[in-house]
Amino acid sequence: MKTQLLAATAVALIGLGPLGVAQAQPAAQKPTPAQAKAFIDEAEAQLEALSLYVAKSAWVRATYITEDTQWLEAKAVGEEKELAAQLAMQAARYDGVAVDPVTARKLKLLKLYLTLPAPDRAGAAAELARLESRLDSTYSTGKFSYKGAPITLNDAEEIMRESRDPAELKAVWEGWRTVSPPMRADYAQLVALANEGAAGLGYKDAGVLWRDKYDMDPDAFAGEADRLWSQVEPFYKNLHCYVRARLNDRYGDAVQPRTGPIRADLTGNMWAQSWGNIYDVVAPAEVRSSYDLDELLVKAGYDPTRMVKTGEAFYSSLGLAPLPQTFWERSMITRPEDREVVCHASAWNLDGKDDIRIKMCTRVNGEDFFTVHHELGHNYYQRAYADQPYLFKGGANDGFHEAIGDFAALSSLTPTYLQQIGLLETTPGEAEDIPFLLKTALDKIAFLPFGLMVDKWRWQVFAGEVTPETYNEAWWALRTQYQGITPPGPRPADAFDPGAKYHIPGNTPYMRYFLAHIYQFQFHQAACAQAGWQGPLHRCSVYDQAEMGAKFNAMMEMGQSKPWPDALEAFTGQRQTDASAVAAYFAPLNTWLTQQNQGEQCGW
Ligand code: X8Z
Ligand code: ZN
Repeated sequence: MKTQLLAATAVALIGLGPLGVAQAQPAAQKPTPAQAKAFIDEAEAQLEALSLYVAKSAWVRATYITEDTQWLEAKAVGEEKELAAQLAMQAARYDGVAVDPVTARKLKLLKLYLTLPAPDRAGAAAELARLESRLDSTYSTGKFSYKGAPITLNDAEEIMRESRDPAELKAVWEGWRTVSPPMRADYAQLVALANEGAAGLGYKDAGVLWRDKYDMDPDAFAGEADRLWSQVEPFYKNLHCYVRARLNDRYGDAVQPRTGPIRADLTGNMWAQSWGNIYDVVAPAEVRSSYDLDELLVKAGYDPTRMVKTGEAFYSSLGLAPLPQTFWERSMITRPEDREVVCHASAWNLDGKDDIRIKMCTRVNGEDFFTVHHELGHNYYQRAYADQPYLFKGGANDGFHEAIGDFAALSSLTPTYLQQIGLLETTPGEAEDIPFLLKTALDKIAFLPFGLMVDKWRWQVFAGEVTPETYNEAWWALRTQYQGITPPGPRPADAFDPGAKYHIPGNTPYMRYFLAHIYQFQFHQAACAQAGWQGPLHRCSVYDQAEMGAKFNAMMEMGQSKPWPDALEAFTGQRQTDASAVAAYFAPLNTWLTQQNQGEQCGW
């Protein structure tokens, strides 16, 4: 095969002449820009050649977890890690060579190719790949006993969403966290291996490598995250204060005191990361919302496939081409009864062209109506940048990737749009703005400190500031500091609560979601301006705005070929991540919350 002409190790020893002919390199001589370009072209081709095999192995394991599919995935991923580690080490030879900007960017992306880089020594890549596959599978097949029968995370989430019985919530919340203690040793080993791999690439630890993915100095990125948090923190505290008071009204001092942190299991979500499911508990008494999306979907007879079709129709209205037939044939839209799968929702492009798919255990409710739009956003982005060279197939940064679908959902969850597609009979009047904004803030604003703290924890772990003995303590210190939440009771000595959140055993960086919760409002503000929208931002829906959609697609087509500020500028005209669009969107709610909180002792 053309792309595998050169064995990876051979690239280190020989250079390519002008006609691609191998030539001996004097050791001391600095490589030329042309040699650097030849190297990266070859490296890119080798990685691309391996990618379909890796993707198919990963897909099969994620949709059919057995010992055998874990073995197959680990084998494929191990090979990829080994190749990527060798190529990334070789790329260092071209440090300081005056290469063209495209080659320079590709060399950098090659170094950052793996989320968890393997050490360049025999057996290490295979070991790391095995740990990754096993951790993800342990999480995904996790069950615990409730009322005498084993239940899955899906079942447990349903109870967290629906139940208003504090004893039941506590039991289920604690029950799910019995799946993670066995993961701790694997996780510690994985951290050590990834750090060793990162050190081989010249990074202090793997956390620094993660922070190096944002076209700026890694320390500057940590500062950026803190700056953005400081922009939204007062609003979060206002929301926290209001929600805590309503929980106190509902459950009384013994369950939820009126001061101090909020009990995590009372928030309607297993991780207290978004609180929209308890809208009924915190809804303002004086202005009622006239609809509940969960009920509308059920009443209208929606099934999971129809939810995805509805999501597709939204994107089609922006002028994007329909999903390919293979999407419908190959996606996993509901949980299969007969086998273990990774239910945590994801979107895939297996061949880098148009083999796009989603994998979800979709249920008919508002939360999954949102998630369908989220996942499809990934797919439309993947397809938009499919013509980029392999190393440029990716989001402008990972926050962009997470923000595309959320941006679409900001429109597709408006009452205006729900009425347009026949889910609502009439569009509610202005009186319902506060209920709508409150429901949205329970999801979006409550999420922000969680989005921030998950990787603050991982950065500390990778840096060695937090050790396996202090994993749990450090997790809860950050949960309390940023989110102002507390567990429903003392945690057992062996608890490994970070492991009970998918992205820790799944090794998916999390700062992307924090960023996405800001970008999506920047996109929304810019899109609504392009559509000529004059009213309040939260009432804007960009459904049917194909001209705006074309400009949005042009940003998506850039993939990661340019630094992210270029992509942001292409669509919004701005080069900075900025939470002022968040403030503009929620302005009426923030004012209202401040009034509601009068007399309360806010903070914790
Ligand atoms: O993991 C996801 C998506 C897949 S990228 C379903 N999200 C985060 C989470 O569930 O924790 C979306 C919001 C945050
Ligand atoms: Zn996502």
